[in-house]
Amino acid sequence: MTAKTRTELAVLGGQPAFLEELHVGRPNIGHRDKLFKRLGDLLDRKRLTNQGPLVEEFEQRLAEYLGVRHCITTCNATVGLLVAARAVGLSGEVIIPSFTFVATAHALRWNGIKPVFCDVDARTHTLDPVKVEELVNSRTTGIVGVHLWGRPCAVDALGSIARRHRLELLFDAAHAFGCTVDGRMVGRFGTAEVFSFHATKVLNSFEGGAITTGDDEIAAKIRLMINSGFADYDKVVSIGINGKMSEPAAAMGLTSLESVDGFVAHNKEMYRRYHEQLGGVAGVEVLRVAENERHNYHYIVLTVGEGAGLTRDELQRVLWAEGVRARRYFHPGCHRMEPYRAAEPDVGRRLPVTERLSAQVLCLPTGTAVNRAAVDAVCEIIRTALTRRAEVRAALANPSHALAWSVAGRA
Ligand code: T4K
Repeated sequence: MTAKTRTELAVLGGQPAFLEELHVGRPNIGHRDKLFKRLGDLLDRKRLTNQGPLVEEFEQRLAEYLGVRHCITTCNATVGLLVAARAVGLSGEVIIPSFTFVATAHALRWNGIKPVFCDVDARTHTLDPVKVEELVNSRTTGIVGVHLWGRPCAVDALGSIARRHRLELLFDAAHAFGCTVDGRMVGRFGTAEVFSFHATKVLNSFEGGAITTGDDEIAAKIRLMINSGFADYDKVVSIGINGKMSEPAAAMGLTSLESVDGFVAHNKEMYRRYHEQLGGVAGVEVLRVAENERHNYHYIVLTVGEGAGLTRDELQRVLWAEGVRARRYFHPGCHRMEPYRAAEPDVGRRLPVTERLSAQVLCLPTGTAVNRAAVDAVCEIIRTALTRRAEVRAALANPSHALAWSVAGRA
């Protein structure tokens, strides 16, 4: 991950700054010895899954950390969302942002629910409550807010809309482990919230997730649902799915939880460094979080505005050529992905902020795999590319080199 001493931008003929690629989403590992001990113990116990002791312990520790009444772990957040939506009785139409990972929409659609895409607030990147209320109709049964980048939604405004219109309110908290709103920990809002513990998240269990709720009845329903509807050894009482977390995943989750405050402290340092380094650069802005709240600083979100001189996509190509795998989350917005695009090709007209952000946002590498020197090198690449934008643009337009610097695959 160490950057070489630079002579020239790679797109202008220099060598890439990073020989070992720098990624957004490199896992935070935590204490290997503790993980290996847990894995060894679970192998000795021969209890590998189905609500084993490590899952029990992980759920209890998470509930304490978040200050929630019920915490039910799942195999991932997508299945968590799928199950939570069904458990609270969502049907018909549900209002969600389009500016999110597509799993938020898929989880509804998988349940036969129509996701109704709503625009987000330009400042917070989360659901705009005024626009949410405009979309409520007789078919609407709920709202799923997404705490994007760990920045909590306008939870109180969405709560009062939900109460006024008798709607269910869920939150996709995939990014928001350890974040607060007015000192209140995410996990306690709406009827239920769903976290992701995917390998790329601040707290990880390889793959995994958790549903939190304060409602005893909903919690009991969810427990049945994720266990294929089994109420006892051979008694099935409802429709279900296999949404359980395994013991190795819980072993990783517990180990990660023991180190999560350290991961967050490291992320915060990288976040501050990015701000220092890019603060005065015209046309680009690193998204700020409220520093009086707890935050996990898990995503470094750069907006490349019109005044930058290069587009977001051009800047991404510059960075990829340097070995910096910056990501266009969440381009192009769910409404431009299938099956949603075909169902409603013109819906983008009512999503101007989403359309703009989808074209301007670039996530930069952070996490424990990234150090201050790497951040400085990434920022230097950005500053140099923007200063020398005319040469960079000409080089990127050169068809003989375009392939070498293309952003391959699913960027
Ligand atoms: N809601 C929201 C708002 C979400 O963002 C997500 C997931 C969900 C719901 C659903 O949660 P889960 O069902 O996944 O629990 C990644 C993650 O797979 C996904 O969990 C996450 N959001 C999304 C934002 O990011 P991709 O398609 O970007 O993954 P991928 O494989 O390209 O990985 C990203 C980078 O991380 C790579 O460049 C390399 C690095 N990486 C990744 C993995 C898996 C590693 O270094 N090591 C690894 O093991 O979706």
